[in-house]
Amino acid sequence: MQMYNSFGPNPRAMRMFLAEKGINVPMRDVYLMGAENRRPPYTDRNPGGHLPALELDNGQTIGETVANWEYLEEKHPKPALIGETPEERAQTRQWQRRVELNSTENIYNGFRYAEGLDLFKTRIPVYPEAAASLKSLAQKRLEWLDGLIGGRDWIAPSRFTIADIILYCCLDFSTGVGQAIPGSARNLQAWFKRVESRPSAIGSLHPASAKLKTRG
Ligand SMILES: N[C@@H](CCC(=O)N[C@@H](CS)C(=O)NCC(=O)O)C(=O)O
Repeated sequence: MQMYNSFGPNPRAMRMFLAEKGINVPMRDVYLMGAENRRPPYTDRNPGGHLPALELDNGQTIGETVANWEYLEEKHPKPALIGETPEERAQTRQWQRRVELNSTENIYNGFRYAEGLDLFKTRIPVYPEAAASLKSLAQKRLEWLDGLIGGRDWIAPSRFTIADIILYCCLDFSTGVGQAIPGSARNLQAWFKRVESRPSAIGSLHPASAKLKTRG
C-alpha cells in the first residue's frame, strides 16, 4: 500500500488519521502546486485529480479521503475513529456529513473561487461571484455547530472521531486564508485548542507548510 501525498488540508487529514491509528504507510509525494495531480499518470489512477489517494496492495487506487478511512478502519479497527458499534458509526457519519456539507465544502469552495482562484481556474469550474456567499454561509453554519457542541470535548459526543480531524484540518488551513472560526464561536475555539494539542495535529503538517505560509 502507498499514499499519494502532498501539501494541503485533505492530505494532512489523512496523515493525521494514520498517526492517530498508528498505521505506517509509505508516502509518494505528488506536486500539487505544479498540478501534477491534474494530469496523467496520476489521473489515470485517480480521475478525480485530488489528493490524497491510496494505492492498495491489489493495485487498485482509491480517491476520496473518507472512503479510504472507511477502508482503513475495517482493516485496523482500533483505535476506532469512526466507531466500534453500528450505533457509534452511524453517529460519526452523521457528524461527518454535517461538518462537510455545511462547513468545510463551503469553506474550500469559498477559497477556490477567491484567494485560490489563480491556482484553480485552469483546473475546475470556478464561480468567483459565489465566493463571498459561500464564506458567509460557512461562517453561519460554524455558529450553528458551535451551539450544538457546548459542554462536550469533541464534535461527536464523548469520542474523538474523523469529524474532528476533517474540521480541524480545514479550519487550521482556512484561518491562514482569511476564513477563521467566528469570534462568537467560543465552544469551537476551545475545541480547536483541544485538537491542536494532540501530537497527531502538529505531526501531520507537511514540510511545505512553512514555505507556503499556510497550514496543510
Ligand atoms: N473530496 C476530496 C477532496 C480532496 C481535495 O480537495 N484535495 C486537495 C488538496 S487539500 C487537492 O487535491 N487540491 C488540488 C486540486 O484540486 O487540484 C477528498 O475528500 O479527498
